[in-house]
Amino acid sequence: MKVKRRLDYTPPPFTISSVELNIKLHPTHTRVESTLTVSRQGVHNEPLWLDGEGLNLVSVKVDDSDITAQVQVSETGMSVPCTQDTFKLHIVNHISPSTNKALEGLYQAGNAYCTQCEAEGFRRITYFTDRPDVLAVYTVTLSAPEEGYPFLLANGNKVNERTENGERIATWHDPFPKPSYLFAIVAGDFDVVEDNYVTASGRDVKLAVYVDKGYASRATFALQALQRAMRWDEENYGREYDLDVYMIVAVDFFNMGAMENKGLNVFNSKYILADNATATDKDFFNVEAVVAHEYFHNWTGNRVTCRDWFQLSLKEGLTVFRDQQFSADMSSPLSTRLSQINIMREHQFAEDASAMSHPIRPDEVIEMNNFYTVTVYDKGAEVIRMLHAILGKERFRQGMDTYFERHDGKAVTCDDFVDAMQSATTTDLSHFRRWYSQSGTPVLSVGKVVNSESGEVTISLSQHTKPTAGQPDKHPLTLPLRIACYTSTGKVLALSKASEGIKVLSDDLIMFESECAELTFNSHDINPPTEPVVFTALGDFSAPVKVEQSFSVSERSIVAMADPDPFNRWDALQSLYNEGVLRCQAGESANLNDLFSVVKEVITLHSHDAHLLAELLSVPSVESLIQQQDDVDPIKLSQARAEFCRCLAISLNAELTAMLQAPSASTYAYEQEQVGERKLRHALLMLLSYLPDTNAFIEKLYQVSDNMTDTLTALNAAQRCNSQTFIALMHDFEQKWHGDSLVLDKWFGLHATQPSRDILSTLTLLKQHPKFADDNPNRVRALIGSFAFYNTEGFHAKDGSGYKYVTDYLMELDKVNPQVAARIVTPLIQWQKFDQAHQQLMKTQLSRLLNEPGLSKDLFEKVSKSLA
Ligand code: DPP
Ligand code: ZN
Repeated sequence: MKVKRRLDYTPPPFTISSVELNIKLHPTHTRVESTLTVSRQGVHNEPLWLDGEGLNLVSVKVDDSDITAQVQVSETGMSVPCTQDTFKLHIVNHISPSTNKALEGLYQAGNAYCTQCEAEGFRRITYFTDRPDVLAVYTVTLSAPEEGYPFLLANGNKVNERTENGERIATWHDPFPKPSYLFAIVAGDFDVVEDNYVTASGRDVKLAVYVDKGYASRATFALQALQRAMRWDEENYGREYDLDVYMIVAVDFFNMGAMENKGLNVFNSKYILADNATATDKDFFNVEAVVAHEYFHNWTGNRVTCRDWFQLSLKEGLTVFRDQQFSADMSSPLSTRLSQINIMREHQFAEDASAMSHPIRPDEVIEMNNFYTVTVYDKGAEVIRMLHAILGKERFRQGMDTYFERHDGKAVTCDDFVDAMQSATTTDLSHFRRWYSQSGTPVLSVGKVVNSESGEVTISLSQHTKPTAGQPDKHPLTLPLRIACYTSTGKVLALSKASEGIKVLSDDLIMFESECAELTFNSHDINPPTEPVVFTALGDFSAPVKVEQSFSVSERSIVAMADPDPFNRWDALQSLYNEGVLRCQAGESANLNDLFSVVKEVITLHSHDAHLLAELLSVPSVESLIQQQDDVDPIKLSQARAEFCRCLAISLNAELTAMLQAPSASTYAYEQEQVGERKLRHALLMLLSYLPDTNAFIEKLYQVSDNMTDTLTALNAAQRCNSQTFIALMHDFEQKWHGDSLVLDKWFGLHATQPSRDILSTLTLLKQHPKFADDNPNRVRALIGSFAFYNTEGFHAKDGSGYKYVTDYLMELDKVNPQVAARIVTPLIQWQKFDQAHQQLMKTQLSRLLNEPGLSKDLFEKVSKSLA
């Protein structure tokens, strides 16, 4: 299949400055009439190439002459002979939205029509130069039967709306030139929640959220989140909204989370609908974050867009960073940061360790949809965060201002972004740019602290990145390190010297740019000079690396108690837990007391802070433990983790039980104090559920809970604690929520992750459930996705049955929705971390997939790479 390469970029031979679309909606015969203003770029005789897939061409005219007979049409587009330098091209084609189950282009979601054009969906609506560096002004007229389609929406501002002979007709104009991937239309009948927003400069913007009938009350939180995001972007980046109206439509059928189409976002309903009864605290958090993310794209993505898809991180890494900053401001900064770090460690490090490893700016792509990854998004955001650390808040803002000034209305590259940042600082960023081209997770090794008699403490640093797919030779990267060197009593040592390879930016921030280097701290003031000294290098997870540092248990205890950085304190316990799991794996579960006494001491110290306690008591997930080892037997690892948790719960039973409280009497609200309380209850029960006695509390919690967070905590705990209770509560839950798809997804997910011997029969049964549907990505992800990603014992079953089950399913799903199939194959292609026996079983299934006739580009790319 055809590979596209970043370095092959050439500017478009023609541009299109304006697009007039006339779309007459029909389930199987939607008629699309398109009039394009086309201009040749430079001097050449090439024909005009337009992308187009799955279209029925009716006619083509250049200016007024019919050239339908002269165009060459293929499966991927059409070649139009043309001699003029500027001309109008008039195209008519038909499409069938009701049979479009891949959910790219125009499709039906329930009774409504909607579109998804990123990355290359516009070519499934009409013929076009479907690439992000062709920016045009769109005018769109939609028509559909008045009955059933009172709302006809498109990008920009509405200029006309009327009814003629039972047809509703609306025309929209978007004055901002945009790439085709930001095009959107929606038609249907909805409930609308409206409000307005007055921008900093006094412009009044109409805001509207469109949801399925009957769901209006679940949309107000999203609308308020939008208002908060609009204010935040003005205050923090000086960015105002630019159109007269901002619309969000929530649909039940959606491949991604949401889409930032200009002025008309289309969302997966999962990231809009939230109320006190049906949404968890995490759901509220996610709704606010995704609403903000899509809003922030209006500047970082829409006003300044990507030159080509290899530059995707230009808008995604940057916008994720911005939404992370926003979320930290709106909720607990520490929990927000830790959840991002967990994503890196569980999923991004896993991607780096697999054959799909790629730099944040990939070099080669077969199917662009495969590159909406944790690497491009989350590691991309970490790269921006490093720039933020290196420049500091003010200069970073200056760099952003320059970026917008230079590139507003243009399609640009990651290099252009770094150039703008460079203009705001005297620190040389040329070496930093390697983060955009080098893939893989660097390992930072921190040598032992050497406390010399001359009153100095010396620390050696080195970095190394293992070869990854297609990149055998690795080079040192620029690692901004937030460092601290201190004694057990918290006395801080001053940095006195840094060797070559290190730039000192401030007392606690250095840039480490070479293979190895040394730091020296002054220890004159320490008394006695033998007082233990510890050094930490990665405050706030200041670079997306793994750290190798041999700490004794007592040194970790010092870090956990005294480090100036909360991430380091949390991480010290994480590594103690990791060590505890390793000991259990080696059959040493009787030998954990030294670890437990540190945990006790640390939680006693922080007993007043529920958010922090909840984080401190969270044992690393199996997924993140896998990334700490090689040659993993996933079943053994999962059992060792369970054994460790059980021992921890026994040892700390008194402390944990004392902290465990039933929900307080106040009614549910998504506000941080309550969130902390529920989060702590969850963390405590995740440990105490290993003890059978906890069952009574779990049942009680389920009964008294007035909110989805506590209810799910009870179900999660029951899943581990007592299978009878679990079955009974799950039954009750289904009775209560069977009419509510989004809530039922949680139920599907809980079933799919249960550690049960006959899990595959359970999955088969659930696939027959009236609410399950293969063509609905949310259902598929909830059931099959949860199983593949999070049911370690079932998915990795020793006989390979879990792998086979998922593979069989993917073969079918690939025919319906290749994009979702390619997401769910992810855990299967990450076989590199496992022992030989598991690797073999995984590869056997991957070979079956690869031999499947008619495999999609999406699956082909991932599976063939993983078997190469
Ligand atoms: N809608 C996806 C996102 O916002 C792709 N742009 O990340
Ligand atoms: Zn995005």
